[in-house]
Amino acid sequence: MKSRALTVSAAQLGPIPRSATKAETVARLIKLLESAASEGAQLVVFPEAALTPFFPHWFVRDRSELLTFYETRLPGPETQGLFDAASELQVAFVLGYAERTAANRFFNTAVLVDELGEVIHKYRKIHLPGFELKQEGAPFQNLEKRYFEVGDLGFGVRRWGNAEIGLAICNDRRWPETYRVMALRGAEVVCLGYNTPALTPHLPESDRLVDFQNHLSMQAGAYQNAMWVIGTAKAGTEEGVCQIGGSAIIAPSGEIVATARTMGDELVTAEIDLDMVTRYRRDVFNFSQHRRPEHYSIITDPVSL
Ligand code: CDT
Repeated sequence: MKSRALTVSAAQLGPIPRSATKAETVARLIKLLESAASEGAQLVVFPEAALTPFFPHWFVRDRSELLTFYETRLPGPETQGLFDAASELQVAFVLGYAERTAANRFFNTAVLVDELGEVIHKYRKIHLPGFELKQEGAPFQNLEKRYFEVGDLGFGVRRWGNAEIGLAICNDRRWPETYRVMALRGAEVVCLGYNTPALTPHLPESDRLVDFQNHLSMQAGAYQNAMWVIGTAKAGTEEGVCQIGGSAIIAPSGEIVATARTMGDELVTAEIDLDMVTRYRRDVFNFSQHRRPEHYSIITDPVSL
């Protein structure tokens, strides 16, 4: 038995068809939660926008249709079953979803729900990729800037059990600040879900690198900040848009300790050692001993010295 061991699962989802009801999708999530519990998982991470297809890939003209993709409360009537399953199985989970607030604000959100089925932490996506306006001629859209506001909750960290947990969402994983801000706040595990198209229409030269850059971002974030990263994909071809898989559990060493093999619903489970964070932060990533932020922005003309 490792010191401070935690068993975690990335619960990768295959595509969610536009025709699927939320009840059908929630049933898929519950099935994954049950399988994870049977494998001993204590924490299960679902993808970004796990209750719906990734609708920012479409220009949705009809506002009443658009509003069906957002949750006005969590748990709500369609999601209560997932929360009940978590408390019955005594498993915590991270869920990404589209949030509509009482004040009619819209966010790309993730919550941490504990093993009693209580929401104990919330994060709203800060790095929204894509566009506000419809891209004429594009093979698919990325309209996150149209459908969501920039998150207003910062990168918080929440203690759960004996672990410090941070949340991020998809494009956040490409930005070093995401991990660093949470590491400075003590995060030991960053949980994130993603919906990443295999093709980037505005940067086709990166298409052959999409899987590499996915893992590169998360592995660099994990290593440079001495933390565990659990990254969960919504994979496969969803309404004509092919999305990558590659869900992974990544150690503070930067190594992938478990990864998905399929492009469908699949659990990726590993026992992780939280004290590995402590060991790396005592040594090579001892922030207080080795970081020198006060020196990073000194403006001196070196030629004048
Ligand atoms: N959902 C999301 O954030 N997707 C973006 C697509 C950007 S394409 C480089 C992502 O970072 O995966």
